[in-house]
Amino acid sequence: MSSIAVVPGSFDPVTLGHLDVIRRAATIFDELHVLVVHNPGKSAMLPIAERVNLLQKSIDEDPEMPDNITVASWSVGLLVDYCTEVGANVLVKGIRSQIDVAYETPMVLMNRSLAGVETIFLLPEPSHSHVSSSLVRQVAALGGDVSEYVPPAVAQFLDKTRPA
Ligand code: COD
Repeated sequence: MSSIAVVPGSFDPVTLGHLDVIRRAATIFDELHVLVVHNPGKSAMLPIAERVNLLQKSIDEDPEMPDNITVASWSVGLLVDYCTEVGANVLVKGIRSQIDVAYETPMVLMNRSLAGVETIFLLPEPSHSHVSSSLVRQVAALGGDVSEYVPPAVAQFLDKTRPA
């Protein structure tokens, strides 16, 4: 039986921290689904279709990325419903600090209770641990250079859409 896992996130936009976690997860599981999910607790910068597009492009352009990755989005129900639909029984979350652990822990227990889906935590390279989509959005909006924190496709997109 093949092992199938899901890496969910807002990916608004995808950062090098996200890609680090995705690359590590893809080497552990036979099949990896990277899933863009709307987080009602956050106000979004990019439409979901653009986030999917930038994720797919960033994965395709990364020479170290394994080729067992599917990018998709999910907006019609629980995250665990998507897991059931694709036969995944593991979620993978990236952890930067104790704050992430505290935020994720109730969801880990709820997803296990709802559908028996387990969650594993992966730590990124320390050089990515201060990177978040929200800080990238803020730095970009204030005219800063974000190319150190995001894949080239995202840096180009943010540059192109920057107000003159
Ligand atoms: N390094 C490593 N990991 C990182 C980094 C980084 N630099 N940046 C972010 N991450 C991790 C985050 O900790 C998270 O695990 C993941 O990457 C995604 O991060 P974001 O910011 O893109 O996405 P979030 O935090 O807004 O998460 C959105 C989810 C949809 C994943 C979340 O809201 C969720 O799991 N929702 C479940 C919906 C549901 O079914 N609820 C009911 C039962 S719980």
